Amino acid sequence: MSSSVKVVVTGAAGQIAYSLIPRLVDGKTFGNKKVDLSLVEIPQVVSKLEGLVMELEDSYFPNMGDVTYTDNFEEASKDADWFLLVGSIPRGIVYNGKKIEERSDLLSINGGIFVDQGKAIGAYGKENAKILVVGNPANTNALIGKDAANNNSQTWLAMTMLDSNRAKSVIAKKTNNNISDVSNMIIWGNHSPTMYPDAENVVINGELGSSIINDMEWIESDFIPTVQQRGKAVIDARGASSATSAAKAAIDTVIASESPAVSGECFSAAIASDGSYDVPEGLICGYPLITLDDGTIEIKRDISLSDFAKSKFKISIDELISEREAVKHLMK
Ligand code: NAX
Repeated sequence: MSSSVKVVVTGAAGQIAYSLIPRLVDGKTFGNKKVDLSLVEIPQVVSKLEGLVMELEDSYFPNMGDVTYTDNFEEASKDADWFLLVGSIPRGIVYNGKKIEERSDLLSINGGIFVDQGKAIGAYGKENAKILVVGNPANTNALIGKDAANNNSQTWLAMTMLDSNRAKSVIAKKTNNNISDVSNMIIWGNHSPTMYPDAENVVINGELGSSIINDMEWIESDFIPTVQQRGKAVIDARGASSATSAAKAAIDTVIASESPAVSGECFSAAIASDGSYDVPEGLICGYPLITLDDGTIEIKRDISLSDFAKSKFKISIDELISEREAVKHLMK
């Protein structure tokens, strides 16, 4: 085996993690590397991870290395290459007698978790560690974590790949193509119902969506709201938030972040703004991203946005600004 990678997963006893963790050691996500897993849960449920570890051992994963579990995040963080921060309180469950549906409730409950986790990652994670925040509100949790980590050599991402994959599926159906013919599906802004899925810059069989989908009415009244509301539609239908598709999207993000980009192609995730596309610096904003040969992740800066796109994107940027305002007491 060529080398090894250490991956920390929080929320390891949750539903996304149950689909996610086996894929981390299946020999595809990290290629031929040995994968050491450090699984983290809250004290109340950490003992359940014993059962998950038993199942992993019983699954014959030749690439699986050491697997440990703990409720001590600092201990888990030591020398980790990847952090998949899935653990948080999801929408739709009853917490302290109240059904959690509003983002404001999610912000206040989950924000605090990311201060402590961010500090530990900055202090104990590898210098070139990559961190993918899945737990909602993902962008603002990543903002809080990155601020607390105070370590600019590490890369914080928030997941928008699920939105991108959902949008690809809708575009493929609309244009009678296979989903594999659809690429560069950019999600601009926040992972929330204000996100802007870009049907003009998506690439379908090598051609821009703007030249193939000549139906702005469909884009505005059907495509955008369908993608924006898909998470809620799954909750309504399943009685629980997306899990297997979220796990697949996390894996897709890890793979895209590890593999140098094919020329012209990009993937979707949120990353700290450097001012690109007029987004205030520091906001963790959904962008088109590319991975360079040395593993650095950069914003793709040559996308042209129509006035329609700019107006939709602005709504989501404004929401990110207001979320930052709501958690400023948690930041330096
Ligand atoms: P579950 O409730 O099944 O699992 C969450 C797990 O996190 C629980 O086992 C809980 O004990 C654990 N946890 C809570 N606080 C923790 C902490 N401080 N340290 C370690 N573990 C902790 O939720 P699941 O369905 O797995 O969803 C997890 C998160 O993903 C939720 O916040 C959800 O909203 C979010 N999602 C994000 C998506 C995205 O695209 N960014 C899409 C799917 C999903 O909605």
